[in-house]
Amino acid sequence: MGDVRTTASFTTPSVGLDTDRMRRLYRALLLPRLIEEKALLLLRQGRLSKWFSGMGQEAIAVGVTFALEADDWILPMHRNLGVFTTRSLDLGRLFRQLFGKDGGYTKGRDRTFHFGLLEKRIVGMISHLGATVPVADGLALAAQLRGERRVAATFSGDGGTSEGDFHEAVNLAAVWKLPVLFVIENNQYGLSTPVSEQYACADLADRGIGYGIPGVVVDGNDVLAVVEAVGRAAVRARNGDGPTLLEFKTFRMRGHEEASGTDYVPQHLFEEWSRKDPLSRFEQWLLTRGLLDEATRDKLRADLKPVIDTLVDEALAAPDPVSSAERELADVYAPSALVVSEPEPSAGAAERRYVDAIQDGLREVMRRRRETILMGQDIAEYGGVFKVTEGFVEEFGKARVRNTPIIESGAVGAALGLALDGFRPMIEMQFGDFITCGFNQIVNNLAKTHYRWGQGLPVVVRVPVGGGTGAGPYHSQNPEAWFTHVAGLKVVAPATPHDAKGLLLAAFQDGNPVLYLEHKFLYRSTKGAVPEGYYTEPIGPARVVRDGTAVTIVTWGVGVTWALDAADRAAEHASVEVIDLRTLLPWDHETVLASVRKTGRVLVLHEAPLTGGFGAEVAARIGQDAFGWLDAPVTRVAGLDMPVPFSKALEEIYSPRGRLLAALEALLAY
Ligand SMILES: Cc1ncc(C[n+]2csc(CCOP(=O)(O)OP(=O)(O)O)c2C)c(N)n1
Repeated sequence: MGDVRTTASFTTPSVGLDTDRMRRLYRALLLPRLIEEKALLLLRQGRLSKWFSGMGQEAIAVGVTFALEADDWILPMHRNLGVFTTRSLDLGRLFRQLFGKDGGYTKGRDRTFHFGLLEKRIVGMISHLGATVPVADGLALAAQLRGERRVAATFSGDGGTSEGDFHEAVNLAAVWKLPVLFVIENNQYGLSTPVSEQYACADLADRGIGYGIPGVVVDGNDVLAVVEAVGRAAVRARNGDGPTLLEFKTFRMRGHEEASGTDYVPQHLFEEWSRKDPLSRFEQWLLTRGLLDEATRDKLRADLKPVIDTLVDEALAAPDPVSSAERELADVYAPSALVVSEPEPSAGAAERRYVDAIQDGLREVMRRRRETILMGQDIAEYGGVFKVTEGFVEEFGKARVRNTPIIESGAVGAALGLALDGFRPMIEMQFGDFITCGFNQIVNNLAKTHYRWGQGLPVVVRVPVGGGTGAGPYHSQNPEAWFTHVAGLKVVAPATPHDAKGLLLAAFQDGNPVLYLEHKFLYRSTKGAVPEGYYTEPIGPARVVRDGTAVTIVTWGVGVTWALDAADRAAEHASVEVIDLRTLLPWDHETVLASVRKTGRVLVLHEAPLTGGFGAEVAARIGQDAFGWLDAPVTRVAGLDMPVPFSKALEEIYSPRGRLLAALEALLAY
């Protein structure tokens, strides 16, 4: 490692700490060290299963937390015990969390520091490095929108800065001048990989230039330097001058986690860095200046240790979580706040296109709920590529209708942060295909938070899906099945203008993340009566859109139009029932099973490819729960197992539409 440049040091005590604060800072630095000494003992005894050591790095977690106000947000990582102790979390509960016991912050559902505690303004990590960094943007945006002087400090290791989320988040914060402190804890290794194989700039702080924000290198083993640098960055952020990239140089004194060893680290580095240990350095500094004496130091240690020992013993003796499948499943989703609303009796209904119905719904919710914030690419003055938000900036202003840079992951992460602080954000994916770039945020961050630590996330992701427009493999996919596998999400796929508006309004009312799959082919090809004003269609129930007795077609989205068309054509000799599922997750088994019991024949139709498609789930359920009622095998008609081709002639080969009628006739003739 090169020379450490510092913004402040023990020789420049400009941090303005009085003796009392100095002593509190010392105690704050000591506490995680003592807890960790205990944790290492427990690990050796096999009583703790996992530990990521932050020993020798405590000055960063402690210094950052100490320098900030109690209502500033902090998003710590796996080595940041010092954040939790400095924010004075209930240590007994924290230990139960670490041991996976009953009474821990996640009830045994997630490990170590993977939890949030909103009353302490802490939002914990998920395992995926980088994934909490954009969440800080959302929290900071919430403060900015409300005119509060609160900042968000988010941690990353040096390795984590290579993740796309990190880049997207810093860039977004820079562009929006968000009050974020990007704290890089550069301990010079990412697991076994040294920083020389992680990045090619001299210092990570140098990247600040590229983002147009200040980048500062700080001696991360000098707690006063940390406090000073954070204080300055926080003042800047609170004054509306935007984010700062703070790179704290330090060293990882132990293995990546205790089981993985340190053979790949040159021994002399441990010797060098142990001389810079942040706790003994600060202690010496205080002793030399007479701000601490040895007796006080010893007493502090002697007082803290038995407290830790007792709380650890109590936590170890606590019972393991007792639960049941029902209780666990019940916590996957936040209770839905949905009250089904009928249109006002006096409200008229107008013939509207599907795309206009979506716009109507969005406008309605924007008018009713000021906490609704729309974010997406080109959605502001331009109105979105499909013009869904045309005219919205004029009516609602740019603070609520926000162009993001070209980011998907960062935008979803920011939406998560907004939702944590009471907003109801919506993200528009420009095309459904690009949702792949936000996949992790959706399936691991949005979807799992309520189960893990009980926080509902009302985030709507609008996803223009599907083909039929000759747009090729990357503007035509229907990604439904990638998400219907993910507990914690809701997935809706309206087929009519009426449902498009009603389900969108329901999605905004739900307390959970909802993927709203709007079909591009339907935007301007489908019209129908849409009530004026506010109403909701409940998420979950399917709709029987055509009654029949001979066969059931189960479908959704664009498939409904195709199914009705096929039903018309077969009508001369067969009575076809068509069910529009409308919601794929959670889906309405009962309506489907009731229909199958009546008709004895069922065809499941969808646009996305056959193998692993959502139709397989529907077919399997029918096979299991209605086998005795079937007069023929369940038929699936779906896209071919191939990418969606560009040429319209080829797309017709891909699409199930052309195969539907023949399959229906074959099923009827079985
Ligand atoms: C997206 C992702 N990829 C890989 C991993 C596995 N992993 C966990 S920690 C780690 C190293 C992290 O290094 P760094 O960000 O420098 O933090 P440090 O552990 O050094 O504090 C890796 C590779 C992960 N958790 N998430």
